[in-house]
Amino acid sequence: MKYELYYWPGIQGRGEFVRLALEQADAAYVDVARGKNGEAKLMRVLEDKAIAQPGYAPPLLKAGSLHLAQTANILFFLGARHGLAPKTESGRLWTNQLQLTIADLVEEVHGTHHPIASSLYYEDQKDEAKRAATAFVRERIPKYLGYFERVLARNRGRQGVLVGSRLTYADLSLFQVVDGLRYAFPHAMRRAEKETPRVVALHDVVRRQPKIAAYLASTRRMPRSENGLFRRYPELDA
Ligand SMILES: N[C@@H](CCC(=O)N[C@@H](CS)C(=O)NCC(=O)O)C(=O)O
Repeated sequence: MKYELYYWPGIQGRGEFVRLALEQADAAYVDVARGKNGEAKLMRVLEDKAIAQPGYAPPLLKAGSLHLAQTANILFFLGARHGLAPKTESGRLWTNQLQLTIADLVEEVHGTHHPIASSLYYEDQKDEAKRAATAFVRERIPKYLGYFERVLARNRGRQGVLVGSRLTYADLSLFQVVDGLRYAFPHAMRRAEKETPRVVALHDVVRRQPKIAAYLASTRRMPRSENGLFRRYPELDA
């Protein structure tokens, strides 16, 4: 069985958290919306009345007869299937908890360039974006990264990963967050990273995983852009 991933074409976005897990798992998947008539296929799934449990928004993952949505939920599923999460209930819940915290962070990143409405252009909410980004950069980046630094320090399993003694999907997602924040807020990140050496080290550990390194060097990894989740608007990187 091949997984089918449905995500908006042309951007990494939230789909990238799922891609990283699929790549690390060496799972067979089709990135449907990147293929021919991709966006139409995505819209068809979103509007398909035959799906009894429809997802609200991409990313969506079709796994056989299962239609899954919500990034953290998809990763919960993939983690269990592909050894990217612990086997114990407490370990799976802890990994999920970390992923949900990453989802909160991601929502706040989106709010730095779209603080008023997703349906409006950035240019129509620039003043509000500036205020939102100022607080995000000053307070939220250090608070979130500081939290993950503490989690890394307290993990008794193995130095260098968030949960237990093996790499999990939460590690892959934290890599993506650091990578995205570096792109969007390079100045703020230079400051924040001085206080969070374990988070920086985890980014490097993930980057060097053979499957991830091969993926990052491939054309499957899309370049960042100002249409994505992490956008480089220098005026927001106070
Ligand atoms: N909490 C959801 C958020 C999903 C989401 O906001 N998806 C965006 C693209 S990254 C979207 O298409 N949203 C459409 C909408 O909210 O109307 C997740 O983590 O998957």
